[in-house]
Amino acid sequence: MMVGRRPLVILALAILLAMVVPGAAAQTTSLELIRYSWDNTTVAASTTVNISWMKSNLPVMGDGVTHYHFQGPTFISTDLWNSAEDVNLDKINETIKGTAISDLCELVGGMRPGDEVQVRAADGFKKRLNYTNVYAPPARQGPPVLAWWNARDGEAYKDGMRLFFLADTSSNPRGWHVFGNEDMRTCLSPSYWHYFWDGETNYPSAAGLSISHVARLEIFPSSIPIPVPPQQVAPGDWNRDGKYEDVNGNGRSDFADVVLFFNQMTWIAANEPISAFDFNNNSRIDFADVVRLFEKL
Ligand SMILES: [Ca+2]
Ligand SMILES: [Ca+2]
Ligand SMILES: [Ca+2]
Ligand SMILES: [Ca+2]
Repeated sequence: MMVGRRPLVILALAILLAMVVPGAAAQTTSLELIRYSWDNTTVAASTTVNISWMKSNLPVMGDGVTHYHFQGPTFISTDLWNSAEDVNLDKINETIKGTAISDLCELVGGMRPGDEVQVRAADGFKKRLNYTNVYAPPARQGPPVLAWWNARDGEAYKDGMRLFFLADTSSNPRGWHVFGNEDMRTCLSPSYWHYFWDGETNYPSAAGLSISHVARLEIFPSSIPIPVPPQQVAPGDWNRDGKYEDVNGNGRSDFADVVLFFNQMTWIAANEPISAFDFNNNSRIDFADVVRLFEKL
């Protein structure tokens, strides 16, 4: 009995192993979009789109002719950032077409200043981008795009969907569209920089940002309040307890904060981190919060 079962056990094990051993990653053709709530856990909005939908419903980025490059590590310890942008420029070099990440984010409500979007590959590898780098990128960075087409293979692009920055030519001596290491240092905050570690030196590598086989975009809202219209200044938390009593951001608690809060309750509930204005801690924005704010004056 035991002898007879052994081949079956081996077969089952072989099937299991075949499932977990990574092969050549297949291109991704559909994209999951998620925007989380202020707690960065609860899903506020989500949808799934595929490439043919993106192609017919959103602007196509890339003219099918221009080459876009990402610079790899210089492997020169005295020239890590290579502001001359003339070393290892072909680490990634593709002519692509794709869809802007900002257009995709808009499908689930978009990003606001301070928010981050996480670009996640099918295998779980991920990187984040800040609002500014997605919605208002400097020209030397260019708009971030998910490429689903390249000149060699068309839509059979095996690295697709892949993150590209459609960088301009302003920071390249040869007039190439390169997102270089110095561009990364100039355009992104340090926490977003990518490095390649060779065992001795941490080499900056812009190419490391170009995630392939992207399967999901996730928007993580900032937990810091934004200005309450019509104000231009962000609300303040003068005693640093996480509650933003200075709703109009004029630097002090005043009756105008109570009036603005009362007038904009619906907007605040929809656009601000709830915990920042939930003065009675019942997990929602309500009239009791207005009363509590008034009592604090
Ligand atoms: Ca450049
Ligand atoms: Ca406070
Ligand atoms: Ca105030
Ligand atoms: Ca409340």
